[in-house]
Amino acid sequence: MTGYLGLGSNQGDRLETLRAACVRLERHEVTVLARSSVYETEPQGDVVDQPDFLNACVRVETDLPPEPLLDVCKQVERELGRRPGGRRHGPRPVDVDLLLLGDLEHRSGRLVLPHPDITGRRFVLEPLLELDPHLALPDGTELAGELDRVADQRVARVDAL
Ligand code: PH2
Ligand code: MG
Ligand code: MG
Repeated sequence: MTGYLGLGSNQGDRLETLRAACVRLERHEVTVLARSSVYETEPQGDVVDQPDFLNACVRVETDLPPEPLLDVCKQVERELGRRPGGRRHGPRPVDVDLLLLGDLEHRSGRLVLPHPDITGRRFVLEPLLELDPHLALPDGTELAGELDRVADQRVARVDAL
């Protein structure tokens, strides 16, 4: 199944960490089909007083079901130095979020699909739309139509992933 992952970092060598995350995913039954650009983005959420993030998204192919795929995301985060128990929305060396997996809608204590923050965050929308300008959520919501509402969030393309 095809899915989309969001990558973020605002501690350490941010760009190197995002690139390393792609390499690590491929060691865990996740093929990276396409990479967005890397964007420098202002912090969103509960903690705004922290360094800017680098964010990107990747399109992946995998046979893993959602919860095992989430386990891989968490494993890659650990491999790249993230320690459990950090502050919610706080600084992190790496964040690997499962955004979309085919047309699956999924809800458990640890995973909601599609990821609930996709439409409200420009640092997710811009790279997703770069990967597929016509991308839509399983309920038919076209992501391109959501960009206007997040136009005030600062996002600047900085590099290739
Ligand atoms: N991740 C968060 C909270 N806030 N802000 C930006 N710009 N980028 C992120 O990846 C991010 C965030 C929690 O995962
Ligand atoms: Mg996140
Ligand atoms: Mg996360």
